[in-house]
Amino acid sequence: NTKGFIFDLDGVIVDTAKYHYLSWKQLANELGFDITLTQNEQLKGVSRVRSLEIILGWGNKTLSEEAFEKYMAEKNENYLSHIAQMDEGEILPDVPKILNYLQEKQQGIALGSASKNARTILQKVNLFENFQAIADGNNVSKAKPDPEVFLLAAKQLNIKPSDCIVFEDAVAGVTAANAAGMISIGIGSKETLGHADYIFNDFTEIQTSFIDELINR
Ligand code: G16
Ligand code: MG
Repeated sequence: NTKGFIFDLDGVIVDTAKYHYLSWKQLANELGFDITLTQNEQLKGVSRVRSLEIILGWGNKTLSEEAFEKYMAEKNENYLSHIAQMDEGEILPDVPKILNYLQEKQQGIALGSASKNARTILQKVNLFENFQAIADGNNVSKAKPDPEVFLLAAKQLNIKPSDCIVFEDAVAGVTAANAAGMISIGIGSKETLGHADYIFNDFTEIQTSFIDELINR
C-alpha cells in the first residue's frame, strides 16, 4: 500500500513565516506604514507577488511595474539573508520522526510549497534527501488555493491524487488540498483550519498509528 504524503514547507516543516514577516515589515516601513502579526496570517501560503499586492493594499500604495519588481527583489534578498543563517535546529518538532517513519514504510514523500526558495531551505536544514519529489513556486503558474502545486507533486510521485495526504498550515493550502481531492491535514488551530479533514496543533500530536491508518485506508 503506497500513499503520497505531501508536505507544505513554511509553517509545516520549518517556521520561515517569521523571516517572511521581518522582510515584509521592513519593506512596508520603507514605504511608510507597518504590518501587524495578525495581518501576517493572511500572507501565509500566498505567493510573493500576491503578498506584495496585499501589503500595498493595506498601505494604500500603488507602485509602477518597475518599482514593484524592485521591491520584490529587495524583499527576497532580505529574506535570503535570514535563510542563510538556518540550520537543522529550525526543523519543527517531530517532523524528522514522521519523515523517517514514512520512509521506513516506503511511502511517497513530496514537498508542495508556494516558495521559490524551497530547495535552498530544504538544503539548509538538511532535509533535501528526504523528498522524492519537489513541487514549488518555480514549477507552478497558479498559486494556492489552486490545487496545481499538489497535483504536480502527486504526478511527480506517480501516485493518484485520491491516494495523497497533504500537511498544511495555511487556509489557502487546505483549500488547495481539498480541491485536489486529497486528504487534508491541518497543522495549526481549529479556528483557522476548520475545513481540513484532520487538525493537529503540530507533529508531536501525530502518532505513528494515525499514519498507519492513513496508509491502510
Ligand atoms: C511560503 C509562505 C508564503 C510566501 C511563499 C512564497 O509558502 O507561506 O508566506 O510568500 O512561500 O515564498 P518565496 O518568496 O520564498 O517564493 P508555503 O507554501 O511553503 O507555506
Ligand atoms: Mg505554509
